Amino acid sequence: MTRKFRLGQSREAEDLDHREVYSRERKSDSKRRQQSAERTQTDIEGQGGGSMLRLPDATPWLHLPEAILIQRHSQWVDLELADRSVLLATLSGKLKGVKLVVGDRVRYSPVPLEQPELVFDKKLPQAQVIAVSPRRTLLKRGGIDDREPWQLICANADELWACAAVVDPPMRPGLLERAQTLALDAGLRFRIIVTKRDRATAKDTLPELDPLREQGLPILETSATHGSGLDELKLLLADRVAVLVGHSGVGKSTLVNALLPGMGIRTGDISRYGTGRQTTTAAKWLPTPYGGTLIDTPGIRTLSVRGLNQTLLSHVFPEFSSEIIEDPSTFDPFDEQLDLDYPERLQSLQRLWKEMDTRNPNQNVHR
Ligand SMILES: Nc1nc2c(ncn2[C@@H]2O[C@H](COP(=O)(O)OP(=O)(O)OP(=O)(O)O)[C@@H](O)[C@H]2O)c(=O)[nH]1
Ligand SMILES: [Mg+2]
Repeated sequence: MTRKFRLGQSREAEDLDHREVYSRERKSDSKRRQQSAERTQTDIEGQGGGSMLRLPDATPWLHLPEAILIQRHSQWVDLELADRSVLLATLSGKLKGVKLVVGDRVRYSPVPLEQPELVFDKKLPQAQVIAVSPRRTLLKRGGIDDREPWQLICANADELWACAAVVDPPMRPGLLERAQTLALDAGLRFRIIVTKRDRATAKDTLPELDPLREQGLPILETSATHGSGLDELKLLLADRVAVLVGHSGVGKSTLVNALLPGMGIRTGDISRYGTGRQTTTAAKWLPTPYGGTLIDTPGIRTLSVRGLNQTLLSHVFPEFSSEIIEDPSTFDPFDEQLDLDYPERLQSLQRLWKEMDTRNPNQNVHR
């Protein structure tokens, strides 16, 4: 996008006194932000945010066999071994307080060491998870309050595929911006997968995605019903772990079934829209015949960016200058001087920026 404005232009026309006040305000604002950032960091550490992500040292357990955690249940986890067999496993007391997540590589003991009398789903646990290997990547979103600062989505993925349907549910670019932010935070490559392309005419160019196209983001249009776009996805799946993220009903599981025939994952029906209930209820690690792995996840209402680093936003909104990124709240998206092609992008930036800085007022975390 060509920049049609100079930052601060409108203020330059004003008198010197005003500019000095303005500059003082900006300085104190910036100090306040810095203090707030430092506080945020200390708080998150202090409130267990850091410790929640920290894993106990796994090196004493390297002699144990390794497996991948492919699904979490309320009281146990499913592990997949190298030969693709699946074991039901409980967690050792050594992992108390550790949040395990789909995609974790774990060390397990084949013989249950504790509580062998437990029976889950009419099955006896065959193993116990003793340790978790360091994670290559960790995809997380902001939690609801400081007691649970993060919600973990999956570990050890390479790419986030943000799924957005043409219709049912309607396409929301805001969710894609949030997903891109989480991908950046986790160090995952980001890709937009448009689903249900058959539900719009070929003439419909999906203009909602124009601002994202202009950022050069990879966008792939697919239809699980017509089979279009699937070959490209299969090629991508040759060498990577991709996690599907999106609203409930966009067709994530239908896409999985189209890519992996025979998998038989449950998919929803039209009557479910608006009920607020997902068809998929737990994330699942699904190795593919193409070499890589897909992770299907339950539909989300939104992706909170609370507590994430505001500097990520310069990559999500590269069209804005560093001055806007540093404190977007002082700019008016509809200011004619800014002459923005997509004022709604500045509104999005303002929302995410503010949310990243949000603390829970009831938690008394500001010391
Ligand atoms: N026309 C059309 N319908 C589709 C397509 N993909 C999925 N659907 C329909 O969309 C509905 C929801 O699909 P799901 O795969 O269950 O959606 P999901 O994203 O997995 O939903 P959650 O598990 O709740 O997160 C089903 O009725 C599918 O038949 C598509 O490419 N074209
Ligand atoms: Mg699903």
